[in-house]
Amino acid sequence: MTFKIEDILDLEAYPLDQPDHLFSDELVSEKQRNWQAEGAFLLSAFLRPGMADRAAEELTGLMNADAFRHDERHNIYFSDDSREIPSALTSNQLRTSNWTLTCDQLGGTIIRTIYEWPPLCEFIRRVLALPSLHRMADPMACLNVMSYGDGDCLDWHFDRAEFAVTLLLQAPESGGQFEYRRALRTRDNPNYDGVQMLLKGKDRNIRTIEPTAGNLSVFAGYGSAHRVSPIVGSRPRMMAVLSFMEEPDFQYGPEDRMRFYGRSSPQGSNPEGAGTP
Ligand SMILES: O=C(O)CCC(=O)C(=O)O
Ligand SMILES: [Fe+2]
Repeated sequence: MTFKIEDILDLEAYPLDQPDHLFSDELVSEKQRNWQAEGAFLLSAFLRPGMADRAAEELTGLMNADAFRHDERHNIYFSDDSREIPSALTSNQLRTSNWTLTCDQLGGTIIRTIYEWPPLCEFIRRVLALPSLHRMADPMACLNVMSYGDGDCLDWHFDRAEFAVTLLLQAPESGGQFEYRRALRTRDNPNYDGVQMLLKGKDRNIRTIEPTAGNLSVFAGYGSAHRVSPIVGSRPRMMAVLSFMEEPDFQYGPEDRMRFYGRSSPQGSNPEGAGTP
């Protein structure tokens, strides 16, 4: 069954399709205040009731058939490049595991319909006051859905992109909270001492967001360290990560694709030199 965007999103509460609506300006200003104060903003109950369940249901079969098992020890930078980083921070002491689907595997799904709806990108651009914003050009990385089962987690890390947009489709029975430490580094100041304090458990400025299905959140993932606590129980935590970039043509390299997705090219394509069957 295909759903129209107005059946999926609560466009009465969030009239993203009507930028001239009086309420739209108010909504943008309110989210801008949250963004400035907290390095994050939230659209709670962005999906209409029942729609997160529908979206999760159609992903469950795909997860079982096609998802990549991402399970690795890593450092907070998800990087093996130790040229500039102090050695205490490059040792792979953190652990992440989940099942991952990429955009090329998500044709015809509710989550892909949401991601490709132009007013969402335009709304985020307005809140963040950016001159331009695009869906990420990478055909795999632009939209990911991660399923975290009992004991799975995503450990402390920084993102490569300036900010991340997430939409929770299914909450676990317990655990799976999103924790973040706002503004721990900038492009000019890596703040290695601060990062070490965080990893030693000595940072008191960590905020926690409880997982609620249907909520969309935007957070400053480059500067804010963040993690997802271990999931408890048999219902997986299912989270979509929607990537928007200021650069129109940003693509992951083959090493990152192998690391996060286990393939170096999209499903169904067979470019020369790529290792995908
Ligand atoms: O699952 C989440 O809440 C955050 C996801 C995340 O940080 C990431 O995929 O980089
Ligand atoms: Fe992240």
